[in-house]
Amino acid sequence: MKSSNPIIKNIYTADPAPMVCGDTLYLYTTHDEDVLVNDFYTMFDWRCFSTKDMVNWKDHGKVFSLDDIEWADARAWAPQCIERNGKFYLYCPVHKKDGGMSIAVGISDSPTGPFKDLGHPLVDEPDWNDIDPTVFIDDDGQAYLYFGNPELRYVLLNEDMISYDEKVGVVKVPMTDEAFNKGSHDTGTSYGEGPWFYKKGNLYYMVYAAFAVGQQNEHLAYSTSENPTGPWKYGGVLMATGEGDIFTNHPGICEFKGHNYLFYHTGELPGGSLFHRSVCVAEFDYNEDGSIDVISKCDGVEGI
Ligand code: FUB
Repeated sequence: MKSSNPIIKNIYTADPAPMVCGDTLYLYTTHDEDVLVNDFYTMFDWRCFSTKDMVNWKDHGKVFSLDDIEWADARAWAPQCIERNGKFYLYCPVHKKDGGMSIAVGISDSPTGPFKDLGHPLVDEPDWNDIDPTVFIDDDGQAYLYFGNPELRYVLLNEDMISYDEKVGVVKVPMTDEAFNKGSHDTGTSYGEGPWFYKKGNLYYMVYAAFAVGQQNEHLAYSTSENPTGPWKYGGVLMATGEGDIFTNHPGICEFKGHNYLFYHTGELPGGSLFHRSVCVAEFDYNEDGSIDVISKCDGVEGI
């Protein structure tokens, strides 16, 4: 049996964030509303879906929303969830009532929520860079939260996962061509947004949405490092900009039951547009040296 892309066909979903827990893959997404406000991204809540076989998906509905975050008023953007010591932490960018973007944390005893807001922003800088958090716990127990557009930044999360090392503070990753390739985003590199941080073998990967010189729409690219905090080395394009495609793309990567998956989004549902996206998945393999060849958009994946 084979799945068919987009994975979710009854609503518009974007910004996929997979999390494997036991024999189940949980997929957190954002939700593009049908009716737009001010002709811009109109996003109020985060959704969760799960599968055990990559073909049959269970809809867990809305697991966290702007209504649950007293201090936020708009832009329920790209999240990521992680488990630590039996609790689940959903990191979410939101627009604050008093202006600017920041990163909220929802906490739950279950991967499918409901998530309860921490009560205040976790990361809140005086600029608009605090979006698209990606979280990873290394083998030594140190947890990292990377995020950012147009700059990639990170904090060292404390073991409680709801605070970070204030002495180290928010670290700005050097935005160099060696790390992220020359590109057309604000830093002069291709790094755009939507980082996805993980480790495979001894190599750390940073996958992200990127802007090539002369290209309007995002493609996906990756960089690697031998250390969790860099220096990063540009690896290549992961998914090319599709012809006639939408403005954004957004990566989420995981290994599930021995298979490697890239989740991404497109505008391919009926009525699709840059503000009406839909989440898809492709299977891929790593080369022996850890590099990854360009992954094509596809119709779906084999059941497992
Ligand atoms: O979905 C809203 C924003 O668009 C995300 O935060 C970005 O990664 C881009 O997908």
